[in-house]
Amino acid sequence: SAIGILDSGVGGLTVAREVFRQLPKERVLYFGDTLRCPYGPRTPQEVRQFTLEIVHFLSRLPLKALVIACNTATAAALQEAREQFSIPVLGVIEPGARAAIKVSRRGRIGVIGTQGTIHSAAYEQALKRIDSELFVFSHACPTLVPLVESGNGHSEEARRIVHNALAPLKAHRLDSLILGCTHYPLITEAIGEVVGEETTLISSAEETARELSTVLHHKGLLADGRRFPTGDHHFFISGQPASFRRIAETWLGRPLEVEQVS
Ligand code: DGN
Repeated sequence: SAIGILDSGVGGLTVAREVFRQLPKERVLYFGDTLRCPYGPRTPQEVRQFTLEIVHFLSRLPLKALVIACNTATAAALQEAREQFSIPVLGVIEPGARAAIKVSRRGRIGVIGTQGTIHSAAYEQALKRIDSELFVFSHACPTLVPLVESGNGHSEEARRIVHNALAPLKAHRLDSLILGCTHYPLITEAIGEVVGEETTLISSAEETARELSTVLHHKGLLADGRRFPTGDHHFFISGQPASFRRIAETWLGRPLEVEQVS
């Protein structure tokens, strides 16, 4: 059986790449809801409904764990997805918060994400549960997911969009910045240029893959290549495959099986 990973589009690939790196024997079945992307501006009810629809689709496949590799969907539907699915279901917000606390030196943490994630205050709560003294500055960046999905994240125009989106962070002297949307590591270069070297960028991908590995280990579900023979990864998307395939193959550095489903 395989690891399911879902996102509204290409963002979950940042988590998939880390899963491939840390757990190279695991097979991944990915779902990108590119037709209905972005999730960020939608209501929590809508995001919850879409997420549970995808969970339902994936529940018919042979999965042993599921990662909701989208912060917006994690904030809106993690609890319900856990209740509806009997296998372990992981989100990306708790791992992202833990990763930030590990690297922050002065306790001044920024969070950027979609409107849905920022309005949910899920990061702020997760961070303050670990350390109530932290200074947390949260800021929604609705222009960044469309930029990443367009595949033009490295253009001059992209630099300008990222610069404008992050301008409000400047005044807060943040020592670390959580990329609280799984799309953002795909434009990490442009983000790093704007925030400068004194702010460490944090992606939840690495910590999420580590948690997945721990969970599989504890449950005796880690693939060893015999009991769970490795098959080909498979990518389901709801929209047109061309742009997804181009971004995904560049990011993962390999040809992929991409299938459009409705
Ligand atoms: N990758 C999603 C996230 O982490 O929030 C972005 C959701 C969206 O579609 N805007």
